[in-house]
Amino acid sequence: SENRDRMRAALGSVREQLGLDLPLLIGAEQVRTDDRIVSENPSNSQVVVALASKASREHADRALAIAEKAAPSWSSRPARERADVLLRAAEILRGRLFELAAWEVFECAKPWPEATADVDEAIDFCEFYARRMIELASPRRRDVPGETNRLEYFGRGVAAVIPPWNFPLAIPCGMTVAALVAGCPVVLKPAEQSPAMAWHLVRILREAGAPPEVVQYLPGEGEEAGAALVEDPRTAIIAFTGSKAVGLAINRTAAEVRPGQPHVKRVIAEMGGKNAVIIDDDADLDEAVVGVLSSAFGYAGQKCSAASRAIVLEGVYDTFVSRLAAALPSWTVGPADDPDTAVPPVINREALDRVERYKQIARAEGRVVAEAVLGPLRDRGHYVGPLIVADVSPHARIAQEEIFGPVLAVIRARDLDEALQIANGVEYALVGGLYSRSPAHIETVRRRFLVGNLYINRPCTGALVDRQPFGGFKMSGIGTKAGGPDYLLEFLLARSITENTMRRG
Ligand code: TXE
Repeated sequence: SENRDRMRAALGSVREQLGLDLPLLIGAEQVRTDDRIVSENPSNSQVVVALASKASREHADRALAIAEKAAPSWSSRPARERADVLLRAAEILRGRLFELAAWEVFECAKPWPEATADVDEAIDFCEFYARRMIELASPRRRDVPGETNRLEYFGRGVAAVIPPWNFPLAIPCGMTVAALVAGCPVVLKPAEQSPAMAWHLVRILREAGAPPEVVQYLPGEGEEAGAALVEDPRTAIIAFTGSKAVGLAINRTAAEVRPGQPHVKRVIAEMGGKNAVIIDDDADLDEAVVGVLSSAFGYAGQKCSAASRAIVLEGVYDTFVSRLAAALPSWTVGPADDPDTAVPPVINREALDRVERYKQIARAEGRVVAEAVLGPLRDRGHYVGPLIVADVSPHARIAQEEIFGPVLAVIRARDLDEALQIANGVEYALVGGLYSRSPAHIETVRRRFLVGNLYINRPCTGALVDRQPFGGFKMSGIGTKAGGPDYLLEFLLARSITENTMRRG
């Protein structure tokens, strides 16, 4: 309740500051453009959260020139100094936890417990990557008589960071600080829907000691500012998290070598999911119902880790479906700043239209089990009622395509073998879940369910830095694990240096 009070106070004070004017941050300069990106509150679309200047290709060009110039000196600073910037940023984030969470409640309609979790994850990224970089920087020696051998890491060069809006602090922060601590200057192009969260991040990193040349803020459109950063020969690494379509386009564009380009570009792409939870015949159904619904409807299904398929074994199918129906009414839809809200609105009008279209398809492809009805809320913001449909074919569109909204498809399976075939029979491989009491079944699923993150007998969502490194395979991404021990290596190059120590004179 103490946290509730602090959050309420933070919401009150941030409400007074809405309508923030956000310039581009190019080097030490603040640049304002006439053309603006409007960030609105999804819970109440009348309210403008921020107006961000919109970067053009010329702005991207200027920012990259500054970043490129800064790269050698930033990369040659001792790793400890760069790590200290991250540790100071973690302290600042911690001190502003409730205020930043409040901004996120307004800008992205995250219910506040999840908004504070997003800030916590950003803090964890700073502390984890700082520690990890110090480990990597300690000299690795493999000396033999007459010869010394060492491996030295340095930054790849300029990083373009292109995040989505759905974890508007943690994802941009994780990608940005990994690049920074590895010695790569960053140009951050935030998602159009969440420029204010990224603004706070960049200002905090600068306050923590990152020189303005190594962390620049370039809000703009994906197809313009984003594409300019991806295409430019000076960009050495692109850290992207977002949709499959954009991730694949970035990979294609980045593969072309342009005149004057000294390197092959590295692309880290973390993309979507079509996540399934398997419910075994002997599962604890109380736990399974809560686990599936929290993963399907938390943040209105707008997480890459959201479960959108429940694959249920024959023996418990009917019971499980009626339990889901009975549980749906507790998933109240409402504004994100209301502590009783379980399902907030979706991010914007476009998302609302897309989810409503998928709900129509779902009604045609399955049997409606339960649907939340919205009252007058509908007109205030981008609200959408959760929907559960059963008897869905594994080949149906709603069983194959990422919806990114609160729609759950229930699919029947004869046995565990068929359940696994269905679970793996999509183009994505991000997150999966299993509810079972059988050690043999748990073992089979562990071996055969091909996902980046598997959750057994607990809600299949979340990713904890270090403890549960996150990232998927197939069309979900190239397999890099954010918050894992190998992530920084993507941003680093290693020189192997051998010296003959036998020569005299
Ligand atoms: O993505 P978009 P969104 C996924 C999630 C879903 C998506 C939602 O599953 O698929 O993210 O995020 C920029 N050149 N994950 O709607 O539209 C754009 O401006 C360069 C996966 O934001 O792809 C934005 O900044 N950039 C996940 C960013 O790309 C371009 C965790 C993403 O936009 C561009 C969270 C272009 N041509 C969400 N076009 C995981 N796997 O970890 C757009 N952009």
